[in-house]
Amino acid sequence: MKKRLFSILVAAFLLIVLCPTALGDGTAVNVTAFGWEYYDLSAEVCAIVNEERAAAGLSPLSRNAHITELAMQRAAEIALYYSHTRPDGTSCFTVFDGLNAYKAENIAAGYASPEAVMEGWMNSEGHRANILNGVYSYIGVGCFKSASSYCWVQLFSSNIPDTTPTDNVDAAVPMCRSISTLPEYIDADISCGSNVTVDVGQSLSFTVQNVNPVFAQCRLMLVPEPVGNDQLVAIDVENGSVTITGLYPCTTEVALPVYPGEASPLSITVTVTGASGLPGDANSDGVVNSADALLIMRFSLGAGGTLPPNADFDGDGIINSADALLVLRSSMGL
Ligand SMILES: [Ca+2]
Ligand SMILES: [Ca+2]
Repeated sequence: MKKRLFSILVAAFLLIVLCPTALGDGTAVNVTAFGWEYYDLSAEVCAIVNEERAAAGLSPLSRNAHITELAMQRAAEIALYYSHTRPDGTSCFTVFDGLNAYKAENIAAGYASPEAVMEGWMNSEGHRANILNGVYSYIGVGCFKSASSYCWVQLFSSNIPDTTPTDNVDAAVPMCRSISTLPEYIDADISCGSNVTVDVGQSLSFTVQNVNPVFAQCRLMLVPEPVGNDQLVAIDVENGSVTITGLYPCTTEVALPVYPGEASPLSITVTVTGASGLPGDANSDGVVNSADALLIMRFSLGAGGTLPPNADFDGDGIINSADALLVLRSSMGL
C-alpha cells in the first residue's frame, strides 16, 4: 500500500480567520460515510507521541476528549478527500469551530499500525516538528478505517475550551459520519458491479465506495438512500452495506443517491429469477392486473401452455375462469 503524509505547521488564529472559505458555501452537499473508529489505536499513537516528547525533554500532551472527536471526524474526511483542505473546501482548522489557539494537523493513510504511522511522521521533518512542538498542550488522534486501509489524523492545540481528557480505548467502533463535501469529490462505484441477479427470496449485499480523488487507493463506503420498487425487491441498509432481496421475478432498477437531490446517482439493475409467489400473478411480472386475468382465462379455455401454481387465485387446486374473474376483480380493486 502506498503511503501518504501531509502536515501543516502552527497556524495562528488570525491566519485562520483571514483564510477564504475556498470554493464557497452553498455548493457543498452532505454525505454519510461508514467506517470503523479505533480509539485503541488512537491512544497508542498518543502514547508514542508522549514517549517521543519525553525523549526530547518536552512535557506530555493531554489526550483531549473533544479534540479526539474532531480528529475522528477529520480521519473520515481524509478518507473522502486526502488533504488539509476539508472536503467542503475550507481549511482543516475550521473543525475547531473558531477556536483561538495555536493548532496543527498531521495526516496519513496506508500505515497499518500506530508504530508504523508514528515512524513515518517522525521521519518527516514537518510532521516531526508538530509532534515535538512545545507550544501545544492537547492532542487528539483520529483513526478511521472504511473500505481500505487506516486513515490517521493528529490534531494539536495550545488550548481548548473543554480540557476533559479521554481514556477511551474502544476498538473498531462502527460509525456513520456526516461529511460536508463538494460534489466533485464524489466518484463512487458499486462493489458488485451494476448488474446483479438473485433468486426470489435470496439476498445480495454490496457497498457504494468512493474513490479518493487525491489518493486513489483510499476508498470510503458511502451510505446511499436507495430508491427502488419495493413490491419487487426489498432493500435494507445497515453498517454501510446495502442488501437487496428478490421478492418477485422481474428486472428492476434501484437508484443509489448518496445525497438528497443527486442529479445522476449510481444505479444497479437487479434481475430476480424464479417463480412469483404473488397470488394471481400468472405471468410472474410482479404485478397482478388484467394481463394475468386474460392469461388465466385463455388457459382455462384450453389455450394450452403452463401457468405457475399461484395462478390458482382462490387456491382450490384448479386454474379456471373463476380465478380469472377473481384476478380481474382484484386488479380493479374490487
Ligand atoms: Ca402479472
Ligand atoms: Ca382456482
